[in-house]
Amino acid sequence: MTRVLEKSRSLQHRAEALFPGGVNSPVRAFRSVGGDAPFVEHAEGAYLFDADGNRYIDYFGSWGPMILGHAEPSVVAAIQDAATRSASYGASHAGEAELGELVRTAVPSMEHMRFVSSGTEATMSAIRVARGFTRRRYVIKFEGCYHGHADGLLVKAGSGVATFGIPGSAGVPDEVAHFTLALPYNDIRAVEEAFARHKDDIAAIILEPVVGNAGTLIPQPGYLESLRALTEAEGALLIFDEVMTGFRLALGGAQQRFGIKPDLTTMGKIVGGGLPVGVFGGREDVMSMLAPLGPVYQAGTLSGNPLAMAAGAATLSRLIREAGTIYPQIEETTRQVAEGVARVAADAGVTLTTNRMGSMWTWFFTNQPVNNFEDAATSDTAAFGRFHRTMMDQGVWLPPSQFEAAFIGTAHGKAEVDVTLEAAKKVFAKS
Ligand code: KE4
Repeated sequence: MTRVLEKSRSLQHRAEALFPGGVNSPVRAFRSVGGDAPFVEHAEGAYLFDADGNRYIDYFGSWGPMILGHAEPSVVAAIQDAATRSASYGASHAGEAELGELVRTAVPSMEHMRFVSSGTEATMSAIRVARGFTRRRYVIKFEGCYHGHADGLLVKAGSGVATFGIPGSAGVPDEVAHFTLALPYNDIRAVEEAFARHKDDIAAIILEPVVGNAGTLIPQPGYLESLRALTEAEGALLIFDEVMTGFRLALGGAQQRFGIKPDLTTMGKIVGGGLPVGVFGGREDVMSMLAPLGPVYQAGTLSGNPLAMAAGAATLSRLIREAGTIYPQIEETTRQVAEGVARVAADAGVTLTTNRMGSMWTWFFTNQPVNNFEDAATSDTAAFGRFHRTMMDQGVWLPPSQFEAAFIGTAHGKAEVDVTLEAAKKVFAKS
């Protein structure tokens, strides 16, 4: 099927006159998979519709938020209703506590919290409050984990394991990267070595408990428990970055699924129901360091925005109300799609490594296990690009990168599974 993309191409040309690469976030440019990125005209349920009228099954859901599908009626109604009372006040309002109480119902470790407007703000602020509370300088992150684009988190591993981080982006000074240690994921010995090397000067470990930003990486049995024990023994804080896994892997996120209580948690995406919301929180004694109570400064013009609070509250209310059916449903649909396509590929002689948990997964184009970023990097990204482009031609829109997770929501059902498996059969038959 040759898709018409004329209108998207002219919109891309118009956008390039305004935005670097024509996008407001790099991954949308399709640079790692090739092909033209369609411009979305509207979306509904499990589907995206582009400017030329092409329809696609959406398997990235705005990178996670759209777990209830696009234009979910209760979320739309909540936003429309809130908008009639002004888009923003810059003052306290009841909607903040309404969403905050729902967050704490779903994630009890969030004793105290603060809303911000993105996942980046949430992780950046959580790290600042962890440093303020512990009065320590270093932070440990893991290769392949992405926590947003704050300078101190755009850091990659230095020369040797547990040595000082080096900038992962232009514009990040060495001195800033120095205080972030980037270690291999799923390697507890590297963490032990880092604590030995920087005794009493590591403020926190931050990680995606189940990684989505290297593609999906699953923690090895005991790994998260070891990080919890190590941080407690060393007086460092454990920060679960659940921007992606929060309300996704279970109502209570990865911490519910694995039964681990972090000191701080950062969330985003689903918590805003598609509107710009991030939230960080956890132990009340730690969060009490924040202004106006304590000496750690953090602020935001649109934090607690009434429309975003309303969208998040409508989303979490339904997830809480229907958790018993929603999570088993989306997990089963994900199993059918993830395993079904892997089987189709295998029948065509193409070996994929499928990492899946809950309703997030990744097909790695490699024939070896993928337990960390180094393993993920063995994937044949050119083959993934061909797969992505030909699935787009079949009306299946996967995340445009081998190193991203795909997502399924409540609007995906048997029809979408069947179309996806048929598309994969055509794609792999050609390869
Ligand atoms: P935002 O600042 O993009 O809202 O959140 C940053 C962030 C923090 N932590 C985790 C675990 C995340 O996955 C993210 C953002 N995720 C990417 C997709 N992998 C957002 C997509 C994009 O950058 O356009």
